[in-house]
Amino acid sequence: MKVSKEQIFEYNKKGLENHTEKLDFLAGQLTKKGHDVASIVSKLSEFQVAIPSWALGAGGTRFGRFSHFGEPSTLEQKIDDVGVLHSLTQTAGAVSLHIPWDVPSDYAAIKEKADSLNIKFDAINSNTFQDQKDAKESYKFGSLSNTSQAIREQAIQHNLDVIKIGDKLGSKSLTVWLADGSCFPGQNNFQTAFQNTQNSLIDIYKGLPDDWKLLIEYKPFEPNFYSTVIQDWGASLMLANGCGDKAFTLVDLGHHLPNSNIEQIVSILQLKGKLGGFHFNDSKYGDDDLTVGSIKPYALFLIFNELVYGMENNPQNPDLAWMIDASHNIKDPLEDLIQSLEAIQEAYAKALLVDQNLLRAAQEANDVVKCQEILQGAYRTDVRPLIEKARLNTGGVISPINAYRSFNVREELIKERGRNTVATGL
Ligand code: LRH
Ligand code: MN
Ligand code: MN
Repeated sequence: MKVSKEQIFEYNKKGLENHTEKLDFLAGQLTKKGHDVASIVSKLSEFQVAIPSWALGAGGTRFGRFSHFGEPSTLEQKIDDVGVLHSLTQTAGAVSLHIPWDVPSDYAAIKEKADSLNIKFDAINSNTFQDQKDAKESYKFGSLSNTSQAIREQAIQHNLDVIKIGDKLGSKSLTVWLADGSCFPGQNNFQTAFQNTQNSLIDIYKGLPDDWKLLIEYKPFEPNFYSTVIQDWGASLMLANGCGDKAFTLVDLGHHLPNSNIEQIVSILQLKGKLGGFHFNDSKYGDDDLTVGSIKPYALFLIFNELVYGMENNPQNPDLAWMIDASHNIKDPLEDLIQSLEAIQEAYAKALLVDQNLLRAAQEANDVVKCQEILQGAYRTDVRPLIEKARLNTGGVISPINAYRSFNVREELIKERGRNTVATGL
C-alpha cells in the first residue's frame, strides 16, 4: 500500500479553499503581533519524529490484544507503514528499530526501501528485558545490573551487536532502556546494582562509534514494582556522566511519577547539554502509552516551550532524537500515530508563538500575571492552519486522519496482508 502524489493532489483540492481562508486570517493576526509566519511554518515542516517499529501493530495489555488486522509482520511491512504515515503527514521521516524484533535479513533491500520512502533510521533500541531465543542466560533478575558477570556480559554483548546492526543502517544512536530493578525490599543491593550498571554501560560506550550517542532512558517502576536501577533523570544523568561526552539522558513522558515537573527536567538537562532524546506519549496514571496530547495537552505545550527555548539558547545540547513511544489497544495504530504526530506539531507550533523576549521581560519584572498571559495566549491560539500549511508545503495532506480514511488505507492493508496478521514486538 502506497499513497501516491496524485491521490494527495486530488484530495487536497477539495479542502484548499477552506484551508486558505483560515490560514490567511491566522497569518494576518500573527503578523500583526510581530510573528514571522513563514519561518514558523518552515520550522514545522523540518520537524521530524521517529516512529517506533513496535507501535505499528495493535498494542496490548497483559489482559489481551485486539487486532486491527492488516498489521505489518515483517520489517519491510513496518517500513511501508511508516512510509504511509510519512506521505500523509510529512512528519514521520524516521523509524526507530528494536532488536531483536527487527533484525534485517537483507540490509541493502531494507535501506533501499527506506530510502525510496524518504525514511531514515533513527536511534536503535536494544532489548535486555526479555529472554532471547536460544540465549544462554536469563534476564529474569536483571541484565546490565545483574549480580552474575556472565549475564552482564551477555547483555553488554547484545548492545554491542545492536550498535553493529544500527551502523549498517545509518543509525547514529543507541537507546538503552533497562527493566532492571527489584520487586521486593531487600531483593537488591541498590549500590551494587547501580555500580554494575555503570560498569556495563561503560563497556557498551567503549564500543560506540565516534559519531554515535548513547541514550539512557529512565523509568520509576514497571515491570519491577519496588525499585528500578535507573529510576529517574538524576540516575540517568549520573550514568551518562560516568560514561562520557557521547552519553545522554533520554526522557520518556510516561516514565515519571504523577505530577513530576517534566518541563523543568528537560530545561535543566538542556542547560547541562545532556538531553539526548525524547519519547512522546501521554498518560493518566503511569506509563500508559496513550496518544500524545490526549490527556494533558497543556503540559505537553509547557514541555515544548522549554524545548524551544533550549533549542534556541543551548548550543551545548545536541539535536534531539524525537520518537513517539505510544501504542494502543483499541485504536487503529496508524490513526493513533497520526493523532500523536498532530499533537506534537500543535504543541511545537504553540511554543513557537511564545514571545521569548516579552516573557523574559515579564519574568525580570516579576510580573507573574503577564507571564501567564503570554504562555496561555500562545496556547489558546488555534495553530492548525499553520500545521496544514507546513504539510502542504512538503507534499502532505491537509487532514491526515481524514485522508487516511478516505483512501481506505486499513482496508487496503487488510486486502494485501490478510486479516490474521500479528505484529512482532510488544
Ligand atoms: C519502556 C519503553 C522503552 C522501550 C519501549 C518498548 O517502557 O518505553 O522505551 O524501549 O518501552
Ligand atoms: Mn520509551
Ligand atoms: Mn514506556
